[in-house]
Amino acid sequence: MNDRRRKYLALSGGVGGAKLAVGLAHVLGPEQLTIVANTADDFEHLGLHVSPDLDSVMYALAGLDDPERGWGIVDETWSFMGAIEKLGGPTWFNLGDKDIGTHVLRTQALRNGQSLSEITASLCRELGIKHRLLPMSNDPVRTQVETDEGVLPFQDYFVRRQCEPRVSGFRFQGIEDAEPHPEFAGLMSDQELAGIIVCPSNPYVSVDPILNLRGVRKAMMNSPAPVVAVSPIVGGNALKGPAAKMMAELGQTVNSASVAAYYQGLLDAIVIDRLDSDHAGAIEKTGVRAVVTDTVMRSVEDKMSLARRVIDAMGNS
Ligand code: FO1
Repeated sequence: MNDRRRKYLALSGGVGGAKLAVGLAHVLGPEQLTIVANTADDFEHLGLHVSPDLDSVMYALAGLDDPERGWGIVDETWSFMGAIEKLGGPTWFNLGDKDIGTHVLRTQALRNGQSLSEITASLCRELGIKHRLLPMSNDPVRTQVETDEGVLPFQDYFVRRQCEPRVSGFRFQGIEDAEPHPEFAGLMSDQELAGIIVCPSNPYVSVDPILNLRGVRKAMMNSPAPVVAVSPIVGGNALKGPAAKMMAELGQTVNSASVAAYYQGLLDAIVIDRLDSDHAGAIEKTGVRAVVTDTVMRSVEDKMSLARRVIDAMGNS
């Protein structure tokens, strides 16, 4: 049974992260759960500041997410994009008519000197979200993807080029000067912190920007709280997005054992899918506990049962 005093920190990016965030928000109270989202996918488009991973979690927590797309808002319309197209503007990155509201208000707030976390908190409040959603930092960090077509800004690689270029590495522009959000940093040394959850997000472009922030890895290793990750690779594939393709192009074997090894030294346990149960032995040999369960989240029940499983996995550390 959930002890209401225990606090949990979830590190999230992209679609998989948003799904588990929903599951955690159903089983943990608002005072127990803080979700930290990757902001290195953020970029300026048509003069608007877009924060995809914050919005994926925010819309999912508000029940507004589009389950097919995994980004933006359900029942979206595209009149704005029609106007942009008619006037010869860029159409490679789609901004829905409802989604635009978020980008316009966020951009205006940032221009008025508000921090990314302040505008995120007010958007969440307006959407009736009770759980704390934080950007990993209020300072700009931007992922650049090193590919066989040169170094591409993340959204260029991910959307304009549809993840086709072969990747050889990643750069997180601004990471040296960026500070982890103070509430994020503070939580990791909070004696009441009962667990840190690394959501099933892309290790290279969704989780690494968070881990590479100044002091984060060290704080996680020094934290009294166990660290449990959920593998984003199931049966040799990523459920969504380019994680498996990136892993292969980086010369890694595409499986959950490689994910566990990638988070070298950080994890107490990793939750892997039944499809990958034959990797449990190899994972446990590295000193990381392997928890085997169903990790594919389709329904809210799936999200909640995976969340419960992850929380249970903390207990035995
Ligand atoms: N992804 C796409 O594949 N095509 C798009 O046109 C697109 C638009 C978009 C608009 C707002 C937003 O928050 C996300 C959007 N995404 C789109 C997804 C986005 O590129 C990814 O969610 C993240 O950057 C990676 O997780």
